[in-house]
Amino acid sequence: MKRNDLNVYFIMGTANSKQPLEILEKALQAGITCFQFREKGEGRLSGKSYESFARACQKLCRTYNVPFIVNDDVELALKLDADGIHVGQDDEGITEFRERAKNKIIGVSVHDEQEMALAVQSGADYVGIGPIYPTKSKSDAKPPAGLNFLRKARSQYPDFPIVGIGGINEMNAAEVRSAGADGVAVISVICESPNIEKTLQELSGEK
Ligand code: TZP
Ligand code: MG
Repeated sequence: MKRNDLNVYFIMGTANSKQPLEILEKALQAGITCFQFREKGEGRLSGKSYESFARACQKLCRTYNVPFIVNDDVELALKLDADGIHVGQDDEGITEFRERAKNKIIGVSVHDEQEMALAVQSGADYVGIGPIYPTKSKSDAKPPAGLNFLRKARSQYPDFPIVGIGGINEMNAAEVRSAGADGVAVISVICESPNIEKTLQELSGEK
C-alpha cells in the first residue's frame, strides 16, 4: 500500500448512517482514498443482508478504484476478495491472515510502542493510532490519547504508513498530520457532513 492511500480513510457501517450507500458514493466522488467496511453495534446486519451490503460497498469502491478493507471479519474479506483487512488487538492474529492472503493489505490498531513494534514485525502494511480525540463512534474506545504516541511512532518509524483515528474533524486534521500521520481515518465527520465535498477538501492533506 502507498502511504498516500491513507490520506482520507473513510470508515462506515449501517450504524453510522441512514443512507450508507449514498454517503459512500458521495465520499468516493469527493475523493476518499481508502474505505473500511465496519458493520458493528446495535442493529448490525447479519447473514445474507450483511454480505450483500458489503458487496454493494465493494462494488462502489471498485468503480472509484479505492481500496476496500474489511474490519475484523477475515472470512468475509477472503470470500469477497477484499483488498485488505483491518484488525484490532483482540482480533485474529495477522500472521495467520498473511498466510491465507499473501497480497492483501493488513492494517492493525495500535496504542503503544509494544503493539506498534509487534505489528511492524508481524508484517502489517499500516497501523491506525487512536483514539486521538474523544469519539462517539466506538462504544468500547480507549480514552483519548492525544498526539504524543503518534509523534513518537513517527519518529521511530519514519517511513511506516500510519493513519490517525478518533474524533478527527476539519479543525484538527492538520495537527494530526503535523504530528506524523499520513492520513486521517474518520466516521462521523463524513457521515454527518452537510457538504461532503467541502469536508473532504478540508480533511485532505493536499490543499
Ligand atoms: N477506532 C478508534 S476511534 C474509532 C474507531 C473505529 C471511531 C472513529 O470515529 P469518529 O466518528 O471519526 O470519531
Ligand atoms: Mg476489531
